[in-house]
Amino acid sequence: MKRTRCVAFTIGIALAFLLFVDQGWAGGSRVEISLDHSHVTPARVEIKAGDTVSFKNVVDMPGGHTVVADDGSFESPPLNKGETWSHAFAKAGSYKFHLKQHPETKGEVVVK
Ligand SMILES: [Cu+2]
Repeated sequence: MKRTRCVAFTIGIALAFLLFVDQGWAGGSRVEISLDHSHVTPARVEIKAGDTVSFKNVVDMPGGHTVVADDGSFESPPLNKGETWSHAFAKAGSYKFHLKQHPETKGEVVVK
């Protein structure tokens, strides 16, 4: 009986830890933006300073899709289908971005 409780307690601690890690060490939250050739979804997100945006390419693309800030402040590596790249936004502002392979495919991250 005692051993069962101990195992349950350990699993509880492990789950709490995983949840904590998933939220990010700084306590910020995370939003995901999906990328295809012609759309980023959602095209505009609002987050708080310190939050993280995960960009996920969801389609086949030779050479992958690369997320580039219009002002050059960030650039992802090329992302193949199913790959994700995360970026934390420390400062308030409006960050417009596009896909390097499709400059007409645009999105915006607004950091409050
Ligand atoms: Cu494409």
